[in-house]
Amino acid sequence: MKTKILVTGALGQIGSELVPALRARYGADQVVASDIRMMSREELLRTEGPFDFLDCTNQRQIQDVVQRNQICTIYHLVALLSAIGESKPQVAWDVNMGSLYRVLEVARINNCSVFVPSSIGAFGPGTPQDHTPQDTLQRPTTMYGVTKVAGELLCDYYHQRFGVDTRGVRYPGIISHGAPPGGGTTDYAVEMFYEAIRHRHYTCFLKPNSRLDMMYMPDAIKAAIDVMEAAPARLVHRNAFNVTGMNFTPEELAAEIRKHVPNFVIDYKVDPTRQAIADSWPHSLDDGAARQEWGWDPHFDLAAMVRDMLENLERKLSAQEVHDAPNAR
Ligand code: AKB
Repeated sequence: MKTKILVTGALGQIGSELVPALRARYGADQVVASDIRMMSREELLRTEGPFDFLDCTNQRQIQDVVQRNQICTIYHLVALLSAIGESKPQVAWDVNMGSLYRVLEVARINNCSVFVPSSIGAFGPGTPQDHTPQDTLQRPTTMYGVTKVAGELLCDYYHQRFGVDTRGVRYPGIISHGAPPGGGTTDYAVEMFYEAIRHRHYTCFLKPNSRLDMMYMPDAIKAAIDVMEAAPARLVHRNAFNVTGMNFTPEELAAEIRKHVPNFVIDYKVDPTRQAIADSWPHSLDDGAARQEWGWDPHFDLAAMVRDMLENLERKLSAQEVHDAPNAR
């Protein structure tokens, strides 16, 4: 992959883990993190490389950061997720499409490669739900999904029309113990871990049998790096490769957590908006194209993910308790 690298939305769920992974691989000074939010004191203490404030709906700001840092590759992670997108559809369009268009323009002018995450949200109720093919019907019914399909097409267009090296994957729900997700439909899976450890009880906003594709963060990071490092000659597709690590329902996840937290209890209070979104998404993706074209091979299944999540989250939450205790220094 061409360095230097710019990561937009770097303080979000994926960005906060992708930046350290890229820095470990290519060198701390080769990766510029950026976000529209300034870093907290803790984040500042943890960070090891350059950080820039960046509003990705402002093309001049993107151009300035890219030129000043001589950026060659952009990981563009800025996006409003599905549930928040339904509560603010106009903002979701402006942020998701406005930022992507401007990033692609800057990439075209400065000859940068671009990684753009799409999502299972790019599918809709008419899409085959089981073993969802790589190339299939995409008529999503959410604003998030509309921006994801439009984004996939725009990335294809910039590659075909201007030769910009655009690449991407369709992420399923991502589970992680670092920065929490916000505004998504699959967020229930992350919330369940926090509540299982803190209260031994979780009230889920999706029905017990809502099956969705999911992935553990280390695999999500691996996908983002591997697709950008793939030999271009092997790529038949470019943007929006189906990738998945596992699929499960809320009751299956609860049962797996209960193997480690035996008194964990789950109940359900369904949120109709998020349930409708989940019902319109695939149950399981066919990720054969990613496997064939760039060797996609996830490491974590449900059992391995739950074990690792609980271990890491317990450690994180007990460190926070010590830090927050009245006499902690
Ligand atoms: C969401 O739930 O909106 C996201 C996604 C699957 O894209 N996690």
